[in-house]
Amino acid sequence: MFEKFSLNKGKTAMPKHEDTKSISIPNHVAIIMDGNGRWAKKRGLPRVAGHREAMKTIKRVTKEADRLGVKVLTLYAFSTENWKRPKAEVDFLMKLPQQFLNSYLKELIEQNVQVKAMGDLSRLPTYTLSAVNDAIEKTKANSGLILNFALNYGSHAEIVQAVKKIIREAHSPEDISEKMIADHMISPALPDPDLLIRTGGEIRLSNFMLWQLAYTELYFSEEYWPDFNEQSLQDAVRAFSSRQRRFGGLAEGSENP
Ligand code: V07
Repeated sequence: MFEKFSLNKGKTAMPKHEDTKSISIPNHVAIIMDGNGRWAKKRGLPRVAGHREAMKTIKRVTKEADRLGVKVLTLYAFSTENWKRPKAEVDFLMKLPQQFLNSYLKELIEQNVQVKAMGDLSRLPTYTLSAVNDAIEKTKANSGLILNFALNYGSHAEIVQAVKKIIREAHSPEDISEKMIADHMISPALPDPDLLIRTGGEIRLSNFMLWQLAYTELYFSEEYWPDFNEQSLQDAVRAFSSRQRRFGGLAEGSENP
């Protein structure tokens, strides 16, 4: 980790159900799941093996996020820039939603998870889109954790789309407000992320939810996404919580945005 703010530094780890008792839990966690290719390379495996392993991590982290009380988990699965990768890799990636859902949809339904997707879904292959739509449809009545996949998502594209929509509705310049822009984004119904996690050691946002991350706590982990586990998520949530305690409300620092 680049940053580690453990609340029980120097003490022994607390038991599992005690460990997160008195910390504040982010409602919406967004994750840039980076490092899958490097995870594979380190093991002498093809990049796609890293992507496959990444899906197991999604399953683990979804379960742990739910257990901690997170309400929305947004995962950056495919960016608008990812089309530039070699065709074979793109083809492989486009099969992952279907594979993921074949393996896990049943369990997600049992866990009361609601699947959602955001991005320009119209450019996805039919088989990808129908797998995703099927999962959205089959989980839409669920009331538990929202598992929101960013698929063919890019923040600049999202803003362009919002501006087009606003102009199509022929608003006059005086009518434009922050709320109007927010309302024309792809997922206006979701609250903004409270915590953004990026794994894999890079420290940038890579065109992910730029508008929505304006006030979000950012957390960067050196771990490759396939290595990220329950403990890693807890570490991130703990870091979030300790920052809330130090800077929340009227505590020091809060007046200097
Ligand atoms: C993808 C695995 C995670 C790491 C990042 C890139 C590779 C899960 C999905 C998915 C998407 C929609 C959905 C269900 C599952 C996925 C893509 C890539 C394109 F409804 N993982 N994953 N989609 N990777």
